[in-house]
Amino acid sequence: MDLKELRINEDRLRETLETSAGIGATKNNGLERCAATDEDKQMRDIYVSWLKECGCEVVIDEMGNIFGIRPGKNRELGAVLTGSHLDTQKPGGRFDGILGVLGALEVLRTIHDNNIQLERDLIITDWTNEEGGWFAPACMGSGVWAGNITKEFAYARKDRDGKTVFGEELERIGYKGDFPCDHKQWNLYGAYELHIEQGPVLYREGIQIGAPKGILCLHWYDVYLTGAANQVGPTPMEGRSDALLAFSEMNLVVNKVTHQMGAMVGTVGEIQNHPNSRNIIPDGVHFTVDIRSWDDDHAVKAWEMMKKEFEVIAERRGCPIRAEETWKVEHAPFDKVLWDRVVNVSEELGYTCKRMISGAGHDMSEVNKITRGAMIFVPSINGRSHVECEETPYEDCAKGANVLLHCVLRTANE
Ligand code: HGY
Ligand code: MN
Ligand code: MN
Repeated sequence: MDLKELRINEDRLRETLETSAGIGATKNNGLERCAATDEDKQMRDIYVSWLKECGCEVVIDEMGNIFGIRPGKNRELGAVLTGSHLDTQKPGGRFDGILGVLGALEVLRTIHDNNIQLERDLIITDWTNEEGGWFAPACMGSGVWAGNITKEFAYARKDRDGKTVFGEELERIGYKGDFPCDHKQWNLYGAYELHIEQGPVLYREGIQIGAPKGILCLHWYDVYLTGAANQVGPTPMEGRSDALLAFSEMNLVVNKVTHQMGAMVGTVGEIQNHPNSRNIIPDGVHFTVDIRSWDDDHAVKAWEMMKKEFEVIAERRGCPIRAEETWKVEHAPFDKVLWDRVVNVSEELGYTCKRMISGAGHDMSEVNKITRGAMIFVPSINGRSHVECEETPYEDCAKGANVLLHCVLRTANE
């Protein structure tokens, strides 16, 4: 068989994506399937059954990362790994991460259906809790696997409402495996991740495939402010210690410093206000700061500038501050050979392709530390993601999966 003519089964990929879209579906056509929830378990169980249908060995490690292994002819050689995440934001979309896992499954199914035996093992993965929106931080499964964070740190993390503990929930859904969550357990030759762009570039320019050169660094901080609660009526405006007012000034500082520094993004996405009553002066605020740049030092410098201004505001407003660095992943420059392969394969398949950069974080930020990595992007309609209306046409998903198929075939037969 001339492997060049091989293509994935577009209808089957669509059906698989539609099955996923029904597990944790929201009423606005989105998904709510946070890591270690019942919906995540339901999706994982189906995914594992699909892997087994293709004859894969299935390994579940201590962080619940799921590895489906298709043995190659020569098991001494390093394996090719591809995958992403099945967990979503709360609420989130039907494609973010999911296309990377189910697109990899479609590649595996296509290879299996055609009885192709690759030189190297093929491993497809579902990485646990990539999103980090419910249990922070992001990339928890791939981060422990790559050694960026410890298993103990991850297990102890609480959800956004502070009610459940990650390690306990992972155990409860039956995915706290025994296999060590450690990259040294694996012999890898290279890795790919298929993903929606989550930005406006490909859709705006009408380009079918994106080939990012890498991923920005992600730095996550948590800031806690302590004010003084009191009755809003009789308490004079002078002398108040209003934590929410102090926060309001700090939020503007994040935006101001980001614009001053340039070549970065800075966002306050999450805030809790206590006691959050319309007639009590707020005495406690927790908020998060997300800073991203291609230049890690530039990002740290921006944070130092923000923190300095926060301290002045906290002093002036009588609201003591505690600022913590919660999580960091360095910027991830991809392997030139694999990056070029994504471009060459796209063009050979007749697809338009653009070299770009990823502003969104991915498990590939962690995997790329351990083995050569590259990513394949497909357009997001109107550049929207982390929203229920997140959408990528199925024919675009299929194009991305075909690029993944041929990148995998070439690399696994090298
Ligand atoms: O934050 C991110 O970019 C990813 O969705 N975790
Ligand atoms: Mn993602
Ligand atoms: Mn995401």
